[in-house]
Parts: sequence; structure tokens; C-alpha cells
Amino acid sequence: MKRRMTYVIIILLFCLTGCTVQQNTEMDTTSKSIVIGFSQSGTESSWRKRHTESIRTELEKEGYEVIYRNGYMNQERQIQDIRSFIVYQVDAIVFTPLQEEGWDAILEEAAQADIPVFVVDRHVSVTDPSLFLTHIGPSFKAEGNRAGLYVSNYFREQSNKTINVLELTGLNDTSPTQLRSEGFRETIQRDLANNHVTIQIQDAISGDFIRRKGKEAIETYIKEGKMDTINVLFSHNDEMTIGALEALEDTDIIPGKDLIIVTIDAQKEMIDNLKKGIVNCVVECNPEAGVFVKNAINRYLERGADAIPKEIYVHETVFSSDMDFSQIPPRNY
Ligand code: GZL
Repeated sequence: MKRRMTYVIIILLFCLTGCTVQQNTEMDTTSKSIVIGFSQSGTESSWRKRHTESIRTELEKEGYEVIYRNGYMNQERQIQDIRSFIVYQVDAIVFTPLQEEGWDAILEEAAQADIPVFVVDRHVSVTDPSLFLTHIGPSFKAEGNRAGLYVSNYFREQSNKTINVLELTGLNDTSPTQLRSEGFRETIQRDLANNHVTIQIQDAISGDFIRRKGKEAIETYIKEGKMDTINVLFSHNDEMTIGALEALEDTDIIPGKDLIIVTIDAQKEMIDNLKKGIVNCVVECNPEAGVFVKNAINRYLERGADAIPKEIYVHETVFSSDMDFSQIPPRNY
């Protein structure tokens, strides 16, 4: 009797194990998923964290396997991350470059391995544009235009006055920093010819897109006794603006009143500041790139490289103190 029970148990175990093995074997052979290597530049801002989350979520929802690597704002590390994707023979590389220069060699390696590269957010500057399939991201120049337009409209009635702007710039040698500056300058320059309002960049100081560095840059500027001549702070991202606001707490300057503040990204904390009148204009830089990246990869897999445009822009807008705040969509970052 006891032996029979043993046999029954063994047969039951075999069936269960056998079925499990059979099931797993079936799953292994039929679920070859597309593998995407995703090299992100860092985690320096709430914006960047949402950007990462948006891309990973949309690609994983699509059933793609995502190998994520954080470059910790270090180009050499990002290059190693991309090389590891090539060795692993991923099906595609999604790459958010820390800066513009220095990517030719690693993108050449990806091309040699016949792996398409989707550049997202910031731009790369390479000798051969065929080294990447497409760029998916904002128009940084349009963001600068929107900031400049707000400032020139705000002061349009104050003819024959000089408006001094302090520009708090992002990380050097990156396309958002260069193009936001270019767009802002282009717009305020055009205003000079029409309204006799002189809007000039008094100084440009860098905070590298980082809150702590933004605070330190403004603290130094205050200590040098220069802040009193400034009418406008144009900051390239909200994290640095938050740092600047902390620095201004030690002065009698009232942000949003004595000092007009224009900032870029539109993270929740900054929209709250807009509603309180602490800042005057928040230009949106949309971190929700995930759907655009997913759609581009799907299109590539279905229709090939020729079906992909070289530039895919994400939509974005601008929010200001004179608008109906109920029209501002909830912020995910
Ligand atoms: C712009 C992005 C910038 C954000 C910053 O698309 O590269 O980098 O504006 C982030 O918040 O640090």
C-alpha cells in the first residue's frame, strides 16, 4: 500500500514537473522578445526621472525587453553602456546623449553591428548623420523663443527703458543650453527694432541644470553685488530656478514682482510657484517621450529605416501668470 502511494506521488510529481517544463519550453521558443538597450544620461532633475520612466513604461507595455543603463552624467560611462548593448546584440538602441560631441566612434560601432540608434531628447553632433536613425525630442530653440516672447511682451509698454536679463544656463555643450539661449536672444533682439525697449543679457552664468549649482551661482552673483541691477531671471530649467529661489530668500528681492522669472521644464513644483505668483512664465519641456519612441521603433520594425523621419518633435507649450490655471494639465514630474 505504502509503495503504491509512493508511485502515485512520483507520477503526480512527474506530471506536474513535466507539464511545467513543457510549458516553459513552449514559452521560451515562442516568446523571443525584441530587446532594446536604453542609455539615459543621468537623473539630475525631476524632468529627467519622468523622461526615463516614460520611455521604459511605454516600451515595456509594448512587450519589448528594455535593458536600462544610467550614465550618471558621465559620457565615458554612457559609451561603455552602449558598447555593452552592442556586445549583447540588442535589436535597437535608445540613447539620450549627455552632450553633443564625442559620439562618432561608438555610433560607428553600432552601425558596424547593424543596430539602429534612436537619439532622444538632446542632439548629437556627428560627422556622418547616418550614424543615427532619428532624433526624437523638443524644439529647444522654440522653448527659448517662447521665453523671450514672454519677456518682450511683459515690458512692451516700457519704452526707452533698459531691461537687464540674467541668464542661468544649463550644462555647456548641450543642445538645450545652446538653442534655448539662441531662441531667447533671437526674440528679444527682434523686439528692439519695434518698441525701443532695450532688453539685454547682462550676464550668463551656468548651473549645469542642477539645483545645487543653480543656487550657488545665484548666491555668488548676489555676493558680488550684481543682482540689484537685474530685472529678469531667465533660467534654462526648473531645478536651477528652485535653487535660485532658495538663494534669493536671503535678500529683500520679491521673486515674481521685483524680479521677473522665466523658467523651462514645467515640473509640478514650478507650476505651483506660477500659481502663487513666485514665477511669471513656465515654458514646458515635455518629458513624455515614451509614446514617440515606441511608435518610432514599431514603425522601424514593421517598415524599415526609410519609413522614419530624421526629426520627430514632441509637442509642448507655455504657461504664464496671466492665463487660466485650470487649463494647465496635471504634471507627472
Ligand atoms: C531638455 C533636457 C534638460 C531639461 C533639464 O530636454 O535635456 O535636461 O530641461 C534636464 O531639466 O536636466
